[in-house]
Amino acid sequence: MGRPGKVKGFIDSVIGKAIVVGIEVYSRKSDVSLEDSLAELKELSHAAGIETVYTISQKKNRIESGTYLGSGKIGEIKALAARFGADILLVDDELSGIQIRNLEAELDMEIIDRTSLILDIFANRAKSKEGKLQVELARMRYEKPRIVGGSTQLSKQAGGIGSRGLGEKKLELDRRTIDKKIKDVERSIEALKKQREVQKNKRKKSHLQTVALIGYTNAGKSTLMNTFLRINNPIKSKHESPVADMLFATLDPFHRKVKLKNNLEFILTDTVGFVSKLPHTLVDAFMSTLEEVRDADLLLYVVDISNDEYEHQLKVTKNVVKELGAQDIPYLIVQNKKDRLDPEKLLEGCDLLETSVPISALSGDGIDELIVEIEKKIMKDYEIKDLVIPFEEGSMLNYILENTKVIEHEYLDDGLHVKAHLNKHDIKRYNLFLV
Ligand SMILES: Nc1nc2c(ncn2[C@@H]2O[C@H](COP(=O)(O)OP(=O)(O)OP(=O)(O)O)[C@@H](O)[C@H]2O)c(=O)[nH]1
Ligand SMILES: [Mg+2]
Repeated sequence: MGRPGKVKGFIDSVIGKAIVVGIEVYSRKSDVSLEDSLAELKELSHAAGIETVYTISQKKNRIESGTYLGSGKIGEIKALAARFGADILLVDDELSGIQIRNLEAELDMEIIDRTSLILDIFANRAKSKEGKLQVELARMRYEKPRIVGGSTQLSKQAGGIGSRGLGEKKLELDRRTIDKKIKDVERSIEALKKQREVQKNKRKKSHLQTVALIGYTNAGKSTLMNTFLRINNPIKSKHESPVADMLFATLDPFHRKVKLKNNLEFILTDTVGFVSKLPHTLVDAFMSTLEEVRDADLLLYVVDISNDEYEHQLKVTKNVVKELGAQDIPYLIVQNKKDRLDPEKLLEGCDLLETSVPISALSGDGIDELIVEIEKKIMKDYEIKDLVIPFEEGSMLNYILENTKVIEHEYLDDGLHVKAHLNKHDIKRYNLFLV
């Protein structure tokens, strides 16, 4: 159990060996402990095919502005690199262009910072056109202030780690070209966003409530989505959300209508997973897709309760939600992977103030309880109404039976007598038939 050390990367072969370094600056406030942050960084490096051979953590009053690390540490790293055959220095922070260049010159190692590593993993994961453009935009915005004296530094960085990033493209850009390229990509994203908006408006027209799955990467959001989709219909895999035991399996939002036996219907949205210190360039670039979270009526915070770090991961999720301005949306905590936990521990984990539901998305255990809680949340805007619908109003009659939560119904001489949960929109529509 515990740390997601078992999370498989997407690259089987190791592309390099790294020494990992993290610094805690006393005066700098952080939501994440250095220990948690470093453990995550190792996971991330694993996902990018980098083996970590040694970890250094340091507490300091300040960062060296030119070299990030002090000369003593640099000497230590040189010796360690020789001893372990490490060719990469992985830094748990975002470095400036000058820091990268100076460290490279001193150490003769490839210098990779946390942001660049995450960008690289995203670049390798992105499948949709929009996802690819968003990652490209994030990468360029990260590169731009790091261009030192022309294009040399950038070309080295922009190729991605081990020159695999961004679809193996080596970018040889100077600052002017990068500005133009950024504008072009922004325009393309804007155009795609418009297309997506059409879809969004279509969903809105259905007047269904939207439930969004959010949470730390690899928590089981997509698995839960598919479990919901399978409840009422055996579906083909191409209509499912991709699931994989790896970081950032999902990048593109994925929407499906979920219809449960009791006519409870809602739109379920699957989203990109989070990690601590998610680079701002990425959050910004993904803002247009993450906006879907902001529009949701209910958020399901999916946490992997079998992971020792689950409280930390929940905190990360809450922080990102806040950053998105979605902190006021009602939510439920879904404690996933309960099958991996012994029941005693589960009780400990339940000691949370918020409503939390332990489930196994994989086996479906606990889903019924989760549905009850979802229903409580999303049906609270519904009212119970009595209606009499004449038989000649065929479509109005069918709609009520098929799309609303009916409590009781009876066919009498004057039509269908029905008691059902109606939302504001349906109350208006059925105004004539209300008793
Ligand atoms: N044992 C167990 N494994 C689970 C459960 N739910 C999901 N998993 C596994 O956890 C891994 C990640 O699942 P995903 O559904 O892809 O996770 P995600 O939250 O969508 O991850 P990202 O898309 O990367 O953010 C997969 O290997 C799943 O099979 C569960 O309830 N129990
Ligand atoms: Mg997913």
